[in-house]
Amino acid sequence: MSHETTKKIKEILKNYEIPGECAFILENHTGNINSTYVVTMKEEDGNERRYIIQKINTNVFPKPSFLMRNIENVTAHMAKELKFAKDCKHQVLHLRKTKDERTYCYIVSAGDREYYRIFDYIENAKSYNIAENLDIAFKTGQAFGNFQKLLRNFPIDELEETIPDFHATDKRYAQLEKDIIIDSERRALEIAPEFMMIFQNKNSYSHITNALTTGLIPLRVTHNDTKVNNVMIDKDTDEFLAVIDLDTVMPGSMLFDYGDGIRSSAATAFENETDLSKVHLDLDLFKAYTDGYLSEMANWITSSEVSLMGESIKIITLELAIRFLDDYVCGDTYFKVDPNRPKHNLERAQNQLALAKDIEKKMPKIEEFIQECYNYHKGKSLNIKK
Ligand code: GN1
Ligand code: MG
Repeated sequence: MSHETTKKIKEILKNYEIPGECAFILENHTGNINSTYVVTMKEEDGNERRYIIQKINTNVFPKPSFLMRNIENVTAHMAKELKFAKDCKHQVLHLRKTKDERTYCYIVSAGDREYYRIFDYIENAKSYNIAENLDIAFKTGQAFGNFQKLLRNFPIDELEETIPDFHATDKRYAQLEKDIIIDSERRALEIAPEFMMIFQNKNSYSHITNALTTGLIPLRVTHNDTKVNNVMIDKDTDEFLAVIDLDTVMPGSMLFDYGDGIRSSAATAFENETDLSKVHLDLDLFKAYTDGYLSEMANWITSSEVSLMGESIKIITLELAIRFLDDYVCGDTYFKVDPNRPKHNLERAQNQLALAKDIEKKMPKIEEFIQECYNYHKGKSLNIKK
């Protein structure tokens, strides 16, 4: 770890009553937004305890206090629900408070404030960047279904919108059109084939947002970033332990969470894969995730939501393609990019478009299974014999 980072971590730690000396720092590079460090503290008795120290990306989250208030309230609510259900298998992210009882702190670096927060490290757990088998897909679906279930009675008005219009796919598309016209980086010509596919699907981008505004489907407390690596799995039992990355918990639709969960858990390749022949939606992984998700949520969702679940997978995949492409057009200012890959965001967009094409091809099978799986779980909870 660089001398500078080590110095910063030590300065951050001064704001907390965390016992021991900082013995080891490791950067975790999986996120596209925040910077994450795993910090090992050596305590007086020789024990070692690990923590997650995260620098909040204020370009993406300009109001850290809003974001942290959401996390504090949501984790407190979930912990209460778990205790009530006497569920000790599952965990909730544990946020550390500063000496003056704040949920985050800041340090000043080169004249700018940098905001940090600390979580307890979840031990004896693993996470995956891709669902390697059906069990992982099932557990991931179950984990995010359980997350929504635990938060179904959370007072939604108390939640801040940390990123307004985060999943307003239609507005994301409109922004891309505008940025292509401005073309500040002179990249518009290069992205014509990708834009063409995005354009052809334009009419679908308002389907979920309209259903929300007309009241056809309800606003719920949702996670909004249901990637497979945001679920921690117990190393010994292979059960899901906890859902992490709560930055985007906001009022939203369960459809974006479900769709994004499938986009991430049922894909056969990483988001960074450039060999597009490897990028598919695996129907078995899709079924396993859907089964896990509906085993938790079938009883709590409406038939209007169920009827949009299949389409939500395609919409959210195209939305991410739009976001990557827009960032490429604007000069790569939002998502972290690999400095050795000048077209990183364009390649990510191509990857998502390849996935969207495959999703489209498989849509009849997707729709059929969702209905079947919903009827099964709904029937089970109503105790109807199958
Ligand atoms: C970002 O940083 P990470 O990996 O948790 C992004 C998500 C995208 C994802 C794509 C706040 O999440 O919306 O789906 O990258 N988070 C934000 O990998 O924009
Ligand atoms: Mg995230």
